[in-house]
Amino acid sequence: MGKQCNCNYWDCDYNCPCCNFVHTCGYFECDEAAVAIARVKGGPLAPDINGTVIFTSIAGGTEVFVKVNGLPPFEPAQCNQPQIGPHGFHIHQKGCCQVGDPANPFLAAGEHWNPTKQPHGNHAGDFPVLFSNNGYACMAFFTNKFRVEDVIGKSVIIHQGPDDYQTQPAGGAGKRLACGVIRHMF
Ligand SMILES: [Cu+2]
Repeated sequence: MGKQCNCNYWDCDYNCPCCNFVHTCGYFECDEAAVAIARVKGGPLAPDINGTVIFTSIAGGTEVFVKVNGLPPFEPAQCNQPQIGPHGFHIHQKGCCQVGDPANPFLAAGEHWNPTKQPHGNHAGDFPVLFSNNGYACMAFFTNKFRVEDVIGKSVIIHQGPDDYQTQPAGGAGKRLACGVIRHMF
């Protein structure tokens, strides 16, 4: 489970240790997890959010593809209300999407995943913000900061407000609107 073989040369038989299958190839690579997926669901502050984040191993790192529906409309900051959107988006430490306090949900996901003890803005799981297009966001990007296997069992969180990539430790992105646990896809 979670393993995939890629055969690159076709000149001899190999008993591949990934899958114990004899391939007619001379070279193989084993990825512990080639693809992982997080199904993201909105909590009490944004119950319509529904989306998918797919992590795929590619040369030199990981491609992250995200599609989300049901994001709230943009609202500028006013009075004591913080800005809504674009939405901060990160990997958090724990694969736990329990809502907990409905006024401040998903604290069980923990803080940002930060395996290399970097300042925020350079955490391994700091992602670009999500821009809502009438509630819909679609984005793909590349990161060399982790491999797919590294993030299995962690979570992705979508925040209410924008990430300034500067405020410590979380970019000032505000409350947590949605959460999804990252799991093996194959
Ligand atoms: Cu976050």
